[in-house]
Order: sequence, then structure tokens, then C-alpha cells
Amino acid sequence: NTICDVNPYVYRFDCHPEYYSSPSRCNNRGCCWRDTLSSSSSSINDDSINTIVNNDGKSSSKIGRPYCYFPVNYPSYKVTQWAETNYGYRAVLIKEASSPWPNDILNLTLYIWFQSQTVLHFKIVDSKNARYEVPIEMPKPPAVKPSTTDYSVEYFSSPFGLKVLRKSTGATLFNSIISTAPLIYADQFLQISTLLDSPWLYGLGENYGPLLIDATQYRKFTFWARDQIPIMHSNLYGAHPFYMNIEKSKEAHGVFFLNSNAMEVDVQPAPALTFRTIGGVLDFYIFTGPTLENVVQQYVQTIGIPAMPPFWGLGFHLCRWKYNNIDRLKTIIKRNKDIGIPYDVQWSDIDYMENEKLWTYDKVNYNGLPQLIDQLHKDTMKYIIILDPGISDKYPGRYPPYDRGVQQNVFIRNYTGHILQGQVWPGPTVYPDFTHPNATSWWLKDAEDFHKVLPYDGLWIDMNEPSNFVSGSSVGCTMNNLDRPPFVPAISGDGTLEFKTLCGSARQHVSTHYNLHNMYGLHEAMATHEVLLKIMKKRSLSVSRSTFPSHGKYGQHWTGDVRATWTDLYYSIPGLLNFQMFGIPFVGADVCGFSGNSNEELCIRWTQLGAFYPFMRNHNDGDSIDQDPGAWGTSAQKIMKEAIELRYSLLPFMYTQFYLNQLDGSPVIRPLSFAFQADVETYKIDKQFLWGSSLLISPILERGKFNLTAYFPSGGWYDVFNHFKLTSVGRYYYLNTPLNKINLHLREGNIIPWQQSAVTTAKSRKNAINLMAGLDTKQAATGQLFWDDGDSLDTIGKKLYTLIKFTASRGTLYGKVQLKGYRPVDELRLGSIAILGVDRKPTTLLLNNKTKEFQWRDDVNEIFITNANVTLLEEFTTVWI
Ligand code: MIG
Repeated sequence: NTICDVNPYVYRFDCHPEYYSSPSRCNNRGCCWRDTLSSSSSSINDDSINTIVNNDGKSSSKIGRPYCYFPVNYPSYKVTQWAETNYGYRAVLIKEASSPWPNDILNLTLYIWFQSQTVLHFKIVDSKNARYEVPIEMPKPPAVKPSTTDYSVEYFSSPFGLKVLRKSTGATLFNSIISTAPLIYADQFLQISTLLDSPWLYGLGENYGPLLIDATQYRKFTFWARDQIPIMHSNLYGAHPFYMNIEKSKEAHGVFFLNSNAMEVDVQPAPALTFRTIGGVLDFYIFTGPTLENVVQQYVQTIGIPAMPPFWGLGFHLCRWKYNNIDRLKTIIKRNKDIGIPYDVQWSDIDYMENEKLWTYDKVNYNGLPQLIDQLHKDTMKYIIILDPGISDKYPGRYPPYDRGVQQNVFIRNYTGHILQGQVWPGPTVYPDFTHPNATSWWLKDAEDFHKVLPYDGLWIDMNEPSNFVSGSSVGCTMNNLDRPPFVPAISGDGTLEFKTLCGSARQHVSTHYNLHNMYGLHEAMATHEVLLKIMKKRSLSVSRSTFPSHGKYGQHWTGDVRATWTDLYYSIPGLLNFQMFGIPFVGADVCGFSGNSNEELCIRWTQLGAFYPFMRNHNDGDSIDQDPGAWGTSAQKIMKEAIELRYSLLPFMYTQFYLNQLDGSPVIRPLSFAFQADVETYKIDKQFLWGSSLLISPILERGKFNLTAYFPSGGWYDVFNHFKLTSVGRYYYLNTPLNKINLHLREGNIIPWQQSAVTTAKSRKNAINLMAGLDTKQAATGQLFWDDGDSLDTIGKKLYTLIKFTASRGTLYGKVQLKGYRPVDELRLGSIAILGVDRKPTTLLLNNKTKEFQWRDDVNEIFITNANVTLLEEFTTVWI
């Protein structure tokens, strides 16, 4: 009595997601096989496959309509108890017959916590045995539910399904009541499906591709941290099982699956989504928004507000792999300083180390490096070094980081209990277990000692997926169920979990590597963050390649080994926008591209776009040609310099976005949809983005292109350079964009603070604050400035900052000091004021009640005051009559 008539076919959920499904294998699972859209069974031969084979021929994350799918009412769980509790509900789910997956768990408990008005938390656990759960700090479940919620919960008894609805509209926030998508809960195979309210999805990272995930198509996302050049259809460095769905009614919600095991997510055009993981428990958070912005705030507040970066972190960073010696490094620093590139931070990649050993520097090729760092510091610059997690075990008795690590038991062990040995740059290496209680103090000791030798200002933590040049370990892995689980998601590589990393069976203090793998980078970042706090006693940067939810609390991120291609230039935008949603706002892609040779035009366009990355670092591969600004022809140098100067001039505004992020988790850069959610056209736009919600960046992303059709949401937009106003009806407009031009528009109704740039942020910070106000049709605009010393800890909590709100309305523009907790003597003078879109030419202008000279531009209706020359630490008022 298997009912295989599942039509429309979009409701067919994959019952054989692994490679090589066949009618007989499908049948063994009690599922239905159809290789056509018709509902009758076909006689296709046994070795047909339902997946497209990709290059390695082993696994594939490219999917289409499944041939093997669940019949209607596949044996599943029944609700045997459903109890209303103070915090929500508790239910018992029982299944009679085992599923075909080994170690099926037949008795489950479901907890539903009404966490807050906008956050619902539910978790399904084994009723009898505790299972591994993700060891990150999450908000405590409430003892009692809030008096009102935006959502309501329903369930279906048999087969069990759970539905969460938006009360106000009835929109689907989560719905696993699907007769053809049973809940499966076996020890190493757990899956749950949900119907989506609409096909508009964002999230599911770390991924490479367009911002909008179109659920009218099939697509599989895989989550298993891997040292993998960013490409489509592949698991990458980090794992963020979080998505947002814009509902048909244009409100938005988010769903976070708190699970760290190897995982895949199938998207299919029902539209629906299936989470399939190989361990842990089913633990979900639902965020009701209703704006995309609210969803991100609710998610970020749940996983943790990011660390506030130091102001200097927003400056320009320069790096490359294989300067190879100090003369080369000095030459490159000099040639960029000589041409006046604003430049805050110099980095060193692995070639500064002696034989690639951590906490050493090459005293031959980098003789004099400490003195060079001192010079950088004198020039108000900073210096960051790379660290890889692998510790060389080649010099026992002679290499303290290794010897002390062994003594303190901080290295990951393999299944037999011996320290696991892999292979990275120094040759054979062992891996610290950052979950071990001794690990942070062990890490601190070397970091402190080395800081006395080489006074770095921040750390770059690479290879922390963790990456391994031999799969598993130097002696391979076991055949046990942690290394050869019954099911492996469609991850890249040779189809095994251990490919280019450690064995799943390896042991860490908190659990197995099988469970903790996706969190290796997070745990390293936690330790590194603590170490930096202890050493610097100031804000710093720890920029990590691998990330997991809550990473933002401890560190920053860059998007890894992007190629020096126009395609990668484009995809850097959705990449960075995704990390805004994942709560890691300080993120950048390697400017000019990492792998392969860059070229002048690409590097110019990349520098122009990179000037608007939250984190701007030009970095490249060891074997590629130089691509620092000073490496190019003089006209290219000039354009790059202008782009970086533009960035520096806008940093007061960007820094203020980071302050706002501290308050509620808001992104610092945004997709257009975040600011114009009612406008469906914006949902797919990922070639333009916003700083805050007021500056629109429309970059050139193609070779040989000197014009652009860019989308302008309805309303007024002021060209930041020529001040002309474009009043859009919500359509694409043609923009002439020669090589030296970046399209930058100020949204009407906003005031942005800016400064003249200087060669470092320490210097530009001293310049006067200028204002650019773009009045809206009601002659109004607002803006604000957050200012502190730039690197002290917790200036917000300690109120050691100054916050000024700017308002323009009907013939006045004034600044009100909200808090005066930071009073620099030589900063915060008000310089120029540009007021754009004034309704008529004034005859008189008063600044703090005194007549003040101004210029009037008739073509753009602009008031311009060259130098207001008043302090910003007191209220000021401009009135024009
Ligand atoms: O196996 O340290 O993503 O930025 O330059 C390559 C050398 C190791 C990978 C990083 C890249 C860095 C490179 N690293």
C-alpha cells in the first residue's frame, strides 16, 4: 500500500540522496522510483543515477528532481503526548517501526520554547539518551512565555509535523506537515523538511554565488568546513545553517538550524527545504522579523553581537604571500607610501616564519623585521601576522610550542589515543584542540613571548577548517562509523569526511572531531580573541578563514582564496552581504583577487569596489605578480589612490555603522532589499549594495565596461561627486562610468559625516568632520556620528564615546550631542557643510546665530559652507532664510 502518486512532482522529497540510487536500492528503503514525470513506475535499469556526476565522479551537490522519493505517509512518528507548558509545549513522538537508516531512534521529545515575541525555539531530542549538542552559548530558554508572540504553533499527530505561522498574515514560518517528507531521526541520519512561504531565500553559507537563492530551482547546499577555493556547488571554509525567506506578502522571517555536524540542505521548487545532518539533535530558532533587517537583528542578538573593530581596522591593509625577504617587503611598503596611498596595516604571510614554524620569524631573510615593525608603529601604522593552527612536531625537545603542548595535553588525538599527526606547511604537524581547558593558556604563552619579539597588532588565523595536506592523518583514519558513517552529505573532495582534514574519529576534549569539525575555526578564534585581549588590552583584529555561528563575537573574516577574475569580483558582493546576515560584519575579499595574476583594469575596479568592503585588504598568492597599488602604472596608481582616499574620507560614517551594529546587530553594509523590502525588483540585486541604508554603491564588474545600468529604488538619489539628484521611479538608469569613476549615491533624507583622508587613520581622524546632507522632498534629513578613541575596550558600555545626531528640517540643520563621553582636544571640529536639494536660494545663512558666508549652486540647489569652524562637542545650528 505504498502510495507513489506524488504530484505535482515538486512534492517528491529525495529518499536516496547519496550517490548511485537505483530502483532496487530505492525499493529497499520502501520508497518510490520514477524516472519520468508520469506517476507510473518505469523499467529503468539498475545503475541509473539521479544525480549529475561532477568532476571527481564521486559525489555531487548538483541536484534535480529526485527519482527515488518518499511515498505518501511513509512510516513515521506519532505524537503520543502534547502538553502545554509555562514556556510553550512539550511533546512525545513515537515511531513503531525502524527506518532503513541504522540506529533509528524511536522515542523523541519535542520542546517548544516561546523565547520572545519574535523568536521561537524548538528542539527534538532522543527521549532516552543524551546526544551531542553544539557547545556554544545561546540565550537561556525562558521559564515562562512572553505575553504575546508574533507566531502561533500547530501540529499534526500522525505522521508528526509541526507548523509555525505568522499570526498577522498566516504566512508559513516553518511547516513540516508534509505527507511526503517524513521526519527521520537515526543516530547518524537526521532530516526534517519544511515548506517555504515563497521561493525567495537568502543565506545558507558559506557559499559562492548569487545573493538570492531561487527556490523555484533545485539546489543543494553542503556544510563541512573545507580549505576549498570558492566555487559554486561546494562546501567552503565556514558553515552557517541559517536562511531568510521573504514571504509572499513581503514580510520576512529567518530560520537557524543549530547543528555543527556535516550537513546538506536541499532546496526544491515546492518551494521547500530539507535539512539533512549526520549527528547532533534537531534544534531550530525561528525569527519573525518582519523586516529582513529585523530578522538579522534577532538572529545576531541570539548568536551574539560582534566584536567592535578598532578604527584602524577600517583602513587599507596590504599583504601578499612570498615577499620572501625584508628588502622586498621594505621596497613595497615604501613604493606605496611614496605615492601617498592611505595605508594603515601591513601584513606578513607564512614566509616570515622560520621553516613555517609558528611563533618564529626567519632571522636570515627577515633580518631586522622587529625594527621594521617599530618603524611602522612610528608611522602610526599597524602590523598583522599569519598563524596556522598546525604545530610542527619535527623538533621534540627543541621547540617549546610543541613540547609544552604535549605536556599540557592540548593536541588532538586520534582514535587510538595517540596525538594525531597531519601535514601542513612545516611538514608533519599536530593540531591544537582549542576546546581543551589548557589550550588558551598554552596559546597565550607563545603569543605573549612572541609579541615581545615581534610586536604585532592583530592576528590572521588561516587554515583552520582545519586544512591538512594528507587526508585524515599521516596514518589515515579508521573504518568506524565516525570515519565511514552510513551517509555522507555531498561534500567536495573524494566523498569522505576526512578529505584534506582530520579524521572524524579524532578526539577532542569536548567531543569527537566528527561533531566539532565545523567549529574548529570558531574555537581557535575564541582562544585567539582572549589572547589578544590579554596582550593588547585594546581592541584588535583576529581574521579567520573558517567560521561558524557566533564567530563575530570573537573575530573577523575574509573570503579566502578568490581568483583574480571578473566573476570573483562580482561574487565578492553577495559573499560579503551574506556575512552581514551571519553576524560577521567585518569581512572582505582579497582586493585584486588572490589566485592567478591580476591585471591593471581588474585591479582598479577591484580597488574601487574594495574601497567599500567593510574590510579592505589587497592580498595575493605567492606565485602571482605584484598587485599592490604601487606596482601599477602611474595613472592606475592615481585612480587607486583616489579610491582609497574616498574610503578614508567616509570612515566616520562606516565607523558609525559599526556602532549601530553593536546596538542591535544591524548589518554595516546591506543588500538593497533590506532598505526597500516592498520593492520585489531589489530582491535579486547583488551587483549593488548600500553602506548603512544611505549610500548606494554601483560598481563596474566587467572588463572593458565604462557604463552601467544600475537600479535605483524609487526616491531621490544624489550623486556624491557632482551632487546632481536623480529622482527614480524605481527602475534601471544608465550611468557613465569611466575607469576613474565609482558610482556613489546618497539617498535623500540622509546626512553623512566625512573627513579629508590622510595617509593613516590615526592622522585622518584628526581632520575636521564635514557633513553632506541630501534633503528629501520635505526638506528633511538625518544622520549621526559615533566617535571614540578608536581602540579602547567597551567604550560603549563605559560611555566613553561621543554621539552626535544631525537633523535637517525646513530651513535648519543642527547637531545635538547625545553623549559627550569622548572629548578629544584636536578632533571633532565641524568643517564644511553641503546641503543638497534646498528648495530655494536663501538670502541669509546663520550659523549659531551669526551670519555666515556660504556659496550657492544653482544647478543643484546646494548650500555650501566651506568651513563652519565650530566644535561638534556643543550643539550647533544652521538656519537659512
Ligand atoms: O595553502 O599562507 O587563504 O590567504 O596567502 C595556502 C598562504 C595557505 C591560504 C590563505 C591565503 C594565504 C595562503 N594560505
